[in-house]
Amino acid sequence: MDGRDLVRSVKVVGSTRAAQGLRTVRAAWRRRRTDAAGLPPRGAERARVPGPVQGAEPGPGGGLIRFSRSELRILVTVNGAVFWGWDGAGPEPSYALAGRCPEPDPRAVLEPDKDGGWRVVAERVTIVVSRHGAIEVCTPGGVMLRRDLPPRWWEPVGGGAARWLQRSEVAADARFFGLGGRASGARLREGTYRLWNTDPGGSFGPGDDPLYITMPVQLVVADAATHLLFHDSSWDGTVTLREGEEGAGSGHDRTGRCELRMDGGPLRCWVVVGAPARVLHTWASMTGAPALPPAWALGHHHARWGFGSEQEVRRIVAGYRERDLPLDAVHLDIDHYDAHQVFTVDRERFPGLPALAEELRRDGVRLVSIVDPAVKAAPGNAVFDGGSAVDAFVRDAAGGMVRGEVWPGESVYPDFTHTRVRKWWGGLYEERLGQGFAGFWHDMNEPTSFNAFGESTLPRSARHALEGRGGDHREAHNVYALCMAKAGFEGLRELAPRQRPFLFSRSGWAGMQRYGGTWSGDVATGWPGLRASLSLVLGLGLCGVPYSGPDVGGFDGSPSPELYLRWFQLGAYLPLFRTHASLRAGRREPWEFGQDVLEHARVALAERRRLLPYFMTLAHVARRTGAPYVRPLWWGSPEDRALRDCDDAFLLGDSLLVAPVLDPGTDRRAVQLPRGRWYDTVTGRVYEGPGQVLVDAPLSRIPVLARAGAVVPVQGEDGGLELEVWAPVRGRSGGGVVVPDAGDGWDEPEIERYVARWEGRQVVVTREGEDGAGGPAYPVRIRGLG
Ligand code: NBV
Repeated sequence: MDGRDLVRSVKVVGSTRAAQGLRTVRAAWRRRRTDAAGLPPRGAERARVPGPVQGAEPGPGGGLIRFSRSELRILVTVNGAVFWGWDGAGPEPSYALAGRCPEPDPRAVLEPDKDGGWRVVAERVTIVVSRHGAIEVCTPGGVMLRRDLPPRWWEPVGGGAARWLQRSEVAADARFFGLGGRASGARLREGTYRLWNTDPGGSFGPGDDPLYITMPVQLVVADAATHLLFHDSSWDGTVTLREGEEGAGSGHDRTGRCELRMDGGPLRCWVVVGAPARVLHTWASMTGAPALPPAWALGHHHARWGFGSEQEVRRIVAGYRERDLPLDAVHLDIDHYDAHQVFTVDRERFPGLPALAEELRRDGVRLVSIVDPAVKAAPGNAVFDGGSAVDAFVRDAAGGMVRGEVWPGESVYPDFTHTRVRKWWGGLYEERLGQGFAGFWHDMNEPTSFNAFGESTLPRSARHALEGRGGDHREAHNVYALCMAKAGFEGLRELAPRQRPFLFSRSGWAGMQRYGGTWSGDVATGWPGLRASLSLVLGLGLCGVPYSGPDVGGFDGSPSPELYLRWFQLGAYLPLFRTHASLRAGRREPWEFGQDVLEHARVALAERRRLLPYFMTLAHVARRTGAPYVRPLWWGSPEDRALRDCDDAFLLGDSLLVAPVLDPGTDRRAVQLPRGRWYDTVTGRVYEGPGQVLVDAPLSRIPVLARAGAVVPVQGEDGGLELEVWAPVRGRSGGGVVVPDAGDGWDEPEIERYVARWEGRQVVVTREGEDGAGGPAYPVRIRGLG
């Protein structure tokens, strides 16, 4: 950005801010008034519990159990998942499910249990229901995984949505993960976590909760088994967790506790039991396969709020090129819009975007555009006029358009919970494609309105179509961004049918992986922010959203060279590898932090490029199996309790263990290893797990260990695919898969499976095929032979 541009953008922001100050007050009052008129008053409530059991009727996959004041439907589906719903709730309709509810498992039977209770016996679980409505989920061997106590409802006397409470107990050794993107740690410690997608309104750190993506999805890991729990209600709620404690053999274990309170919505729940990989597979089969990114989206992205002009974009791209640093995408933020209006371009500062895009693409760099949902409420704005013509915008209970305050000023919000509106919005991406953009970055879609007080979102009474059922923002809020992503994804599928849509969204809900990924949002620059970046990626992956990554360097302020470098090194091993920063933040280009940092960043960039075939393989594995690229250390050994407590390192696929440096002044760090042999990929040093080891972590790199026997597809120096094979332990074999991907499009590549084993004094690699084993199609490099 040159001096003039800088002065201009500071001025624009400065004057916008002052005028905006008043408007945010007005927006907050308007929201309050809308709710005062549109929300039912909170009057007297009647409490209810299910009461004693009355009888049961078997049905496909389970049956119906009647209580004096409620009924419970239990259904085991063919994929082994268990559903139950109180008060007549069934699995559909659901925003999380990708299609129809899976078929019932005809083998599951409902039978009487002791003391007047009932049970459903299925292949992988037994569900025991007490005569007062407590539900126990047990392994086939009879070990209890969780006990959900009889629920409790509070119903408004005059009718309306009932609040409800579900208390549960889990094993003393259980650990909780998930609940969407949480900054405080992949492992969720004691505390209350809110389920309401929220823009924290500034940069956030580990103490900030909730954030942009919340979801009632928990992964509970315990000795007896891992299980996923999903309460399918999009309403506002809280989850209070308390980890259990073991009484050191005294027999006085303290069970773990979970208390879920919801402001409304059906009380219905899915439970999936099994090894973590199996659980995530089932979850993806229910909620949809993660979208496959085009290959370029697995490279390095550079973003910035405030590039200011085409010249500035060219300067940055040239900076990468001149220093021979790989770059795959540049992101344009709201400052390239005309007066911050979505689907427009500031033609003064970006007069020739299509030509710029073309020029960059020749150099292998794609352009990505930010897309905000809020539309300036002004006749003459083409999106406002077009949206008004199809009645696209959210209205209040009295029928007026709901107005919020966002970047373009007073704005209205498309109601993405309506098919017609999604269709209209999806068509708008044609303008973006015409400008040369190849990818899309959905922001501000919690949705956010800058309100001076109260919540920074729409009034709770705002009306939504909810696919024709009708309802208000209390129910639609958490699925707003999910529906926006669906609109964008489906629009792009039609507009550019031969390309994989590349879309990532700040907010979302269960099932968002069907349409794309996400990123950290405005993570605070500082060492705690670096740690939070990893928590978010790990937690989201366990909720089924495998593609994400942080703003490398943090969103605000100026990181020290050391912090920037450590962030960069971590980012290089996360699915979305993107440097980004706020308008007023310091620079984020790798050459702005001195020669040493530049050289170390170059190594990280080169390694990312070398690992691209591995990342692409992981993207395919995620799509086919639901397994995230980035997995907690306990992924393959959930019985290892030390690993459950450890969230400062991660597994990247099956083959690599990445131990980022998360503290200043580090040159060695402790790593808790899963079982097996591990090689330091740089020094070749051998470590044996399970257990804790100390590894070198000089400023030049973060420790990355390879699992003995791993077959890792990498990009060779000539750009072709190679297999990097890490010697298996003697007497053992290893292996890995390779998915040779065309980079974009819909051709379904065949998965190649390789086996590595010892033959005499040599490690031999063969490709497993239907017609027996053959030699690999690529050059092989054996490492770890000492
Ligand atoms: O569009 C500006 C920013 C964007 O750079 C950032 O990545 C988003 O998370 N956006 C938030 C809105 C303004 C935040 C202060």
